[in-house]
Amino acid sequence: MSQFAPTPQDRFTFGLWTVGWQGRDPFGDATRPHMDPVETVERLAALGAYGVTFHDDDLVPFGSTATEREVHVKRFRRALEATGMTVPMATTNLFTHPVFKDGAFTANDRDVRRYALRKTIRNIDLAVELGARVYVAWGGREGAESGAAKDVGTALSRMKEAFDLLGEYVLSQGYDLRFAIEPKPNEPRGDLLLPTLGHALAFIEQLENPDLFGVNPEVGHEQMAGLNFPHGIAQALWAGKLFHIDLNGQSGPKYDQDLRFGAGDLRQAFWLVDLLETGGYAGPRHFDFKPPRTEDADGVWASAASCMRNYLILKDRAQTFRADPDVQAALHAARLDQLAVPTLAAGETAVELMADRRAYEDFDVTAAGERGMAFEHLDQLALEHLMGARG
Ligand code: 3MF
Ligand code: MG
Ligand code: MG
Repeated sequence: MSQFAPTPQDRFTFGLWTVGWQGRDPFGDATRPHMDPVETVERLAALGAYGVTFHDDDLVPFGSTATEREVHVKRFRRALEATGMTVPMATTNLFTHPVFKDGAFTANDRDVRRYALRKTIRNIDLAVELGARVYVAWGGREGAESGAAKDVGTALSRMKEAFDLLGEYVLSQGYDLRFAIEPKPNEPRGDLLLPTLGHALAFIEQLENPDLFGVNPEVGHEQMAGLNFPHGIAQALWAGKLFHIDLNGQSGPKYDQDLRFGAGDLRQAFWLVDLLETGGYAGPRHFDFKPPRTEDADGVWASAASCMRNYLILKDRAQTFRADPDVQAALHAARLDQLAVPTLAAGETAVELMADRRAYEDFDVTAAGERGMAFEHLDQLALEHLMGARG
């Protein structure tokens, strides 16, 4: 048991809105009472978590007065101090209030866009005060249900304007804070802007200060689009843009399920943990899931504990996979070591490549076409490690 017991060194974090989800969905009312953020901090600390994250409105209910806000923040800060819990990330709710029904930074209404920027900056100040180093931006309702309703190119210009302003604000304040954009293909809008990791990475390059911006990919969001999440994460790492991550579970392209981590596509979860543990990601392992509305309070905490436990079990499985001599031989047979060798020799030019007869005229294409790649054996070894049949 203690083998898979989380500690703060594992850097597991949870959004206040995750365990605090009351179970309200499009078809049914809440099944659980409101959860006090102070209780969330205490319970998660007791389970071995490292920190919590929040939307402005998770901590300070929308519409609170300045005095009420102070009281909420003070209680929260006291709970953090008492438990040693951290706040590595914060974000803005730009989707619940009706004012955001057509989005925030890309709402057609200019006054809504200006309000959204003010709401965001207000929470950035609080995030920094509480020690956050990453500010997540999920569009929420930036998108449309119908073609003429949104001029997408113009909306992207408004999105750029917003992020350029936020970047400039953070720099002018001297804050040590970077932004992580969270892509999602759909839900709650019919189609969302910046629907996938790839769209977000390309968008970032159009910003005035691209170094300030990275991504916060979510397992379920990419899988809702039928994409391979570990592949997307590998590209984000390759681009130096994996600033944060939302871990959860999803069973294929359907509504946003937000299952606990490990549920849903277990094989992708295995490769994801393998990658995060070996690929140079040093940030928090952040869970953005929803304990199903069938659960009572005990079920909520069981679900949260399972997210961390599943991560640690998968980490153990990935390590035994990598350490297995049979796997190392299978990786060699599958020629992963060859992939690591640059295609051209150091300094080799196109002219030299064209002059290399072994690369074309003398290359035995038939023999090369007949070579097996030995991937099935390698994948079976991975599956057996994952299923606990080896190691
Ligand atoms: C929606 C989400 C969001 C974002 C959050 C920013 C409510 O599918 O994933 O959670 O993660 O707004 O962190
Ligand atoms: Mg989500
Ligand atoms: Mg998320």
